[in-house]
Amino acid sequence: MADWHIIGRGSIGLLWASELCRLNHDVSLIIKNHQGPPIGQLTDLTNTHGVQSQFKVTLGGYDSPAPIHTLLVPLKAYDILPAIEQIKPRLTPQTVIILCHNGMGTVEQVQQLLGVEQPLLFATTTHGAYRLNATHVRHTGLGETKIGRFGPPLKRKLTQTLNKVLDQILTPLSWHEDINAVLWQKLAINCVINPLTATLNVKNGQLADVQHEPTINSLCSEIATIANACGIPFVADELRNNCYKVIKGTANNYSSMHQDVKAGRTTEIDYINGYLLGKARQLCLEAPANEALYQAVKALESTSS
Ligand code: KPL
Repeated sequence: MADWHIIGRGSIGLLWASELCRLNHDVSLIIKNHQGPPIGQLTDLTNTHGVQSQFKVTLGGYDSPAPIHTLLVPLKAYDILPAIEQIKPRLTPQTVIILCHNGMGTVEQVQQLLGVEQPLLFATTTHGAYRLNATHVRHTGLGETKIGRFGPPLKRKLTQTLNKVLDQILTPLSWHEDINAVLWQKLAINCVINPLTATLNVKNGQLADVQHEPTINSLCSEIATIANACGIPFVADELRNNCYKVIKGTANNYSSMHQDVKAGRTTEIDYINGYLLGKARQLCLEAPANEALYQAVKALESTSS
């Protein structure tokens, strides 16, 4: 019986699966439209040195009867709630759920559906992965993983078991008491880089051009004001410096939102700038630069669909 279930077969999910299999865990991937009993599936991993290896997972549907102990949900933010609704009959009050995606707002949705007592973790990783096809993933870049909990404290034995596993995958991995603050840092950077690269149709590095500085400054000062009002300590100048660090560090990449727009997919804008704007509205704060970018991405989404 699988001790880890992963929803979908996106690049990050397959990368986690390969690491778990390396540690001899049984991993079951929950696949939409899977018909019939679970089946074994050999999957390839190409590591960051270009070395290829194979690992074996089980593919099953949402409605298989097996209960779920640990569930990783590495989906796009807007797919999280529908997936958890569908898998809910297989969850127990002890099932540990791990969310892993860009943006914020899904924790509230999941807790509304399952209650605040459900063990709930959030992981954010900068490891890069690219899916060559449904059964071949490439680990494109080493990074780091940060994890923390939103639900109640986990039982000591469960924490020890989980730590033993998590300490060996997508390393270095660090536990954070205040994962919410960590996610706000990532959200802030995504609020700047993702919609700008998507609307300007440029690589991350091109945002370093001096012409974009006034927009980046306005975005950062709005984000810092809203974050502070939410009780998250942010300094606009530090945020700006962090944004430029990421812009330079990922200069050759197209952001995930740029890729989504190009591929005609829904973007995560509602969980990135949309989340920020929701907070601003609750606090009666204005955020015109973020609002303009949000509307521009929505317009792009509607023309590409
Ligand atoms: O997380 C990213 C993304 O593309 O979603 C950034 C940090 C912008 C790197 O490209």
